[in-house]
Amino acid sequence: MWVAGVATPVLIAMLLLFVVSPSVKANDQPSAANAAVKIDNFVFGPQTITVPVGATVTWTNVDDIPHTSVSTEGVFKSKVLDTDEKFSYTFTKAGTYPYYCTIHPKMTGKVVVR
Ligand SMILES: [Cu+2]
Repeated sequence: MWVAGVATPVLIAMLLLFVVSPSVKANDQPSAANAAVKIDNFVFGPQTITVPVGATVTWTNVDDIPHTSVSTEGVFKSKVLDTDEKFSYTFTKAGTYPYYCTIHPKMTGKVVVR
């Protein structure tokens, strides 16, 4: 009885640690889930970006002419982005997502989601 009385709070504390720690870990790395692509001088940079599932990728047009970021397979589609405008998309499935600028189709890039 005495042993059980001491052991129970210890068990509860261990159980709590076990339950709490995974969520603490997940909250420790929010930056890993976000990524940025810069559009400058007719180039998406970086041209290929690799992100974890659930990541949000934000494209920012820092060029002085308008561009778009449009998925080749129709997964996402920005409006025409003027200078300093942004477009974000959250990738919920693993895969490779090629995209291009509809105004300048030779501008291409790729998002790899793992
Ligand atoms: Cu363009």
